[in-house]
Formats: sequence, C-alpha cells, structure tokens
Amino acid sequence: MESRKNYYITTPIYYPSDNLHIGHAYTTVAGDCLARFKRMSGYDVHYLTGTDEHGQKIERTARSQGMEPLDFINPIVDSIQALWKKLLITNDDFIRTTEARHEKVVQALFQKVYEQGDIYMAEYQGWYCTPCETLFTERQLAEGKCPDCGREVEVVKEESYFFNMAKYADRLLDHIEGHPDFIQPESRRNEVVSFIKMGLEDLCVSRTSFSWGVPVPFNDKHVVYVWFDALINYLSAIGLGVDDKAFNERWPADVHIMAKDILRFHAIIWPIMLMALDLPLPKKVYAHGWIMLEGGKMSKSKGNVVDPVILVDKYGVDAVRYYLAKELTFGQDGIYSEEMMAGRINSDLANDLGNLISRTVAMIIRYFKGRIPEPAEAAPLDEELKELAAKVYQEATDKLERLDLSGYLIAVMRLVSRANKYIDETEPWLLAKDEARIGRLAEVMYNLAECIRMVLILTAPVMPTLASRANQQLNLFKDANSLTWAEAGRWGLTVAGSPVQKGEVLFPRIDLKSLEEKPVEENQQEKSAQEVIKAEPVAPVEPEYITIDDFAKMELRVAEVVACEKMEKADKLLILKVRLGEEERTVVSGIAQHYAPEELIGKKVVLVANLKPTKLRGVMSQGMILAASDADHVEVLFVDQIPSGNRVK
Ligand code: ME8
Repeated sequence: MESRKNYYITTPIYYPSDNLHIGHAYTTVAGDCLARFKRMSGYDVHYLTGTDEHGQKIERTARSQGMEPLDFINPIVDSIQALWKKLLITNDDFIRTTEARHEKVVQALFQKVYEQGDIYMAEYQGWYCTPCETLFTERQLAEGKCPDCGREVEVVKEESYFFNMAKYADRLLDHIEGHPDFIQPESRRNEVVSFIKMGLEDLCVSRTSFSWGVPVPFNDKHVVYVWFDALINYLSAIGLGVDDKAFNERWPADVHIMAKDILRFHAIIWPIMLMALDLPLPKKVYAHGWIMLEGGKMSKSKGNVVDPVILVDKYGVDAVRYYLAKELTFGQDGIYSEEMMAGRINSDLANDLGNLISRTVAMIIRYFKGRIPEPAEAAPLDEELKELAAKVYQEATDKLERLDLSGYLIAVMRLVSRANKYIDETEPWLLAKDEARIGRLAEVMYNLAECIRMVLILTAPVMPTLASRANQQLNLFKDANSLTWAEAGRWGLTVAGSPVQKGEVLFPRIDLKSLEEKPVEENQQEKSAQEVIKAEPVAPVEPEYITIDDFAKMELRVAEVVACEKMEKADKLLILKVRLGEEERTVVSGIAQHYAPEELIGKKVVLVANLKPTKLRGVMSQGMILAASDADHVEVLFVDQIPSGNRVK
C-alpha cells in the first residue's frame, strides 16, 4: 500500500507570560485551516504548536509576583491549551520548552555547533530589549530604543557565546534565490534579502545575567539564548536524535507560520542554525500581517487585548474562526473591531450562507415532501452554476495551498452568492404553481443541494462544526466529520431521495445595536415590544376620523418573503427576511402559531414600511406585516401579482 504523504505545519510557540489574544488565535486558526485542508486532501498531517517558556521576561514576571517561573507558567499553559480546544484546533502535539524531550535536544545541538567551531566565546556589550528577548548593537538601536517595539533597552556587558552567522549568509541568499517559495508572501522575502545584504552580525547565543533557561552543557554559568532554544522546538518535538524514523518522515517542515514580527528569526537565524547543523531547511516560512485595534497594535504588554474565549462564547466557534480567516488580506495587516466582526458574520454567514441553506431546506420540504428530488430538467442557466462551482473549487484549493485564507473564503462565498442568485433567477415559487414545471423545479432543488454540499466541504477547514450541523437538516453526507476535499470538485454526488428536515438556525443574526446597549435596556425594549404584539384594540367612545393625509403618512408596500425561520425560544415569533424591490429587511412577526415558515417563503405580503424599527427579543424588526385576526385565527394579507416594493394604498 502506498504510504500517505506527510505534511508538517508549525505555529510559533507562544510566550506563556499572559493569556493569549485573538492575534495568537489568528495564527493558530490559520495553521488549523491548512492542517484540516491537507488531511481532507489525503495527507498525513502533523500540526505542532506549543509554548516558549524560558527567558528573562518570564523569569522577571514570575518573580515580580513572588512565584517560581514554572508555578507561574503552568496555569497559563493550561489556559492556552483550553483555548485551542475551544477553537477546535487539531494540533497533533503541544511542545513546552521546559520539557526534558526538548531541553536535551537543545543541549546536544548547542554542543555540536560549538564543537564544530561555529559557536565561540567573547566579551559582549550590547543593549537588551526584554519584552522582545532581543539583543542589539548600538548601531541597530532606533534613537536609543528597541528598533522593533520602540521600548527602552538595558545595557548588558557580559561574557557570552556567539554564533557565527556571517559565515552562512551567502549560502542563505543563494537558497532564498533558488527557492522562490521559501519566504512568503513575496514582499516579505524582499525585506529579508535586503536585511541579509546589509551584513549579518554574529549572534549572542548565551546569557549569564539570569538563570531561567537551558544550561549550556559545558558551562553552567550560561543559559542558552531563548530564541536559539525556542526555534529548536520544531526539531525536538518530532524526535530528533530520539526517533530517527519519525524525524526523517516529518523533517523538513512544510511550513512554519507566524506573523511578520518574528519573520527574521525564522527566515535568517533559523535557516542558518539548520545549515550549521547540516539539516535541510523548511520548505516554506510564511509571515502574515498583524491584527490591529483601531488604536494600534494589540499586545499583551500594552494590555489592550481581545480575548478569543469571550468571542467564541458569544458568537460560536465557526463564526469566530470564519471572521479571523476572512479578515486579514493575504500578507497584510487588518483592523479588528467587534462591530466589524458582527457585521461580517451577519452579511456572509447569517444572510448569505445561512439563508441559502434555510431557503433550500424549506423549499425541498414544501415542494418535495422533504426529499431531495432527482434532477429532471436541465436548463442552460445550470451550466453557468456548474462552471462557477468548478472554478471556485480550483481557486479555493490554490488559495488555501498558498495560505491565502481570505482569498480562499472570498472564492467560496462567490458560489454562495451565485446559488442565492440562482434561486432568484429560477423563481421556484412560480415553478411550483405549474404542474408541468415540476421536473424543472426538481432540477433547481437538486442543483441547490449540490451547491450547498460543495460549500459545506469547502468551508469545513475553517468552520469545523458547520457541515455536521447542516447535515442534520440536509443529510448530504454519510459522515460529515470525515469529508474528502476532492468531493467538492465533483458535480452530482448528492444522493436524490435523501430526507431533509428543518433544524436550528445555523448562524443567528447578531443585532448590531445590542453590541452597544446594556442588557437591562434590551429587556425593557423587548417587553414593550411584546406588549405591542399582544395589545387588544380598545374601541374609542366616539369614532375618531382620520383624513386621507393621515392615511398617506402610512407607507404600505408589497414585500416578498425570501427567507423565514422560527425565533429560537420564542413560540410566537417568526423572523422574516423580506424584499421591497432592491431593498432587504428583517421583520419579526408574532404569527408563528398560525404559519409555518415554509408557507410564507416566496409569498408577497403587505408591510407597514415606515413603522419605527423596534427590537423584539434582540432582533431589530424593520416593519410590520398586515394580518387580519379573530380570537383563534390569523390571516396574513397576501398580494399575488404586484411586484415587490410597490405601494399599497
Ligand atoms: O514571539 N496579530 O511569542 P509570542 C497577528 N515565543 N498575530 C499575532 C498578533 C497580532 N496582533 N500578536 C501575536 C514569540 N501574534 C516567540 C515565538 S517561535 C520559535 C517563538 C501571533 O507569544 C503571531 O503569530 O510573542 C506572532 O508571530 C506570534 O503570535 C508571537 O507570539
């Protein structure tokens, strides 16, 4: 049997000096998308993450709290591991640099490089930036401050071991030139090349001013420089010197993922260490941009961080992962705000993707008694849809391969939008009225199910629970947890006859206004809105006439129901998405006990379009649907032949 190809992916190992924020979550989610995609494509993936636990910063922070470093770190490492569980990260290993399996390898490699003469001892005077754990020469400082983060540096004068980097500079330049894929994205490669060309200074690889590190094996006054120690995790975790077979299967890594802040360590120091160790270089070093807040870069030491745990609790893991992956344009920085995140979830997931699925489910239930029909009458328009699906598959594959996550998701969402447009173009509600068009209606429903099947596969790397949640409604997959990537590239795999049923709202809409409001106000608003629904008309003692001008103030319009679902935990409420010409609105209506959502989808109703928007159970309702009622019945007023958006008067 042919063995599966290996694929080894790493994230940086994070400093456990504090809990992690969405910046770290971004990198780890990006690596996880790639890991899931590669597993779905048949690779034997090894996805590594971990923590970088030595160094002056950790030691100082721990001691400032009267703690031993390890006692300080352990609970933070637990919280980091819990965070990765919460974000459904599928790392195959988690390495801690304080583990014996790692420290042994660091010592052995330090010894080897020393013995071959690439590490030597010298007197050193330099400036140390503790938050960055980096030593600079005077020339490298920016106006006397750290050139990377702009903070104060401290002078250090000590005897140190140095690593002869300059010796390998030309070899590294040749490698970069000969392997255009080695440093990605391309703009970053140019930065690295110019940096090397400016001349590399030898690197100080040991410290004597503190002790929280791996002791230099032949001189225990020194501990190994934290970056020399940390980078080796990529080798120690896969068994270098312990399990040669496992190591040789994994190394060289296929990709090291990180943000641009630590690219030089990975694209200069690390390859040179590997050259000195006579080991192959990683195939790719990929540096993404930063997630910034409106006020600048997010950082643990600035204290302006966004906690991913809170976001997942609020919005769900699929939505948070989707937002992170979509928001950073390939290689560039991006700005985070909760409003932008909620807006993105609403537009892409609740409106486009969620609606596509719920509309299709409702129509298959309504028109085909809840069974996906056999395709029966193709039309030229279908070819356009199929061609786009094939193109999207190819593009999504290429972009994921290059780790262009936002490009990948933009491609997939194109198929979602096209499928929604296909519903508008084919007008299934009209086909359903004509018995002679049943074959065409069946074809349209089948094609929609096919598009959804593909989209669910294509989004599985980024939204790991979506396929199985949607599968409870659509039964498209035997096992939604073991999907194959290639099946998203083949049209026609949906099995006709599969049962379809209604289910949970896959992506509940987020009320953007509620983000700014206090919960108490929200409750009050909800109460008054409910009272409006229940209010009985009170007959006036004498009739109070209104004039035609009074009536004209009321803007009644024909509105077409394009989507409709029950509001969770509210027996009486339906959430409708209606279209008035080009405009789309959300309306909450207290008719759930009289109408099933699928009875309304495709119908045209009369909407009080200029009613002041009000919030019902946290959902903003933009208008009211007219209905007549007696004690037991409610009958919505339907309009058949008039285009949506037209005035009712
Ligand atoms: O540098 N936007 O650890 P670290 C995007 N221990 N990504 C961000 C980010 C942001 N605002 N903030 C952090 C270290 N990251 C070393 C690594 S590896 C051998 C040693 C992510 O905890 C991004 O991946 O400071 C960045 O490179 C990394 O966290 C830095 O993590």
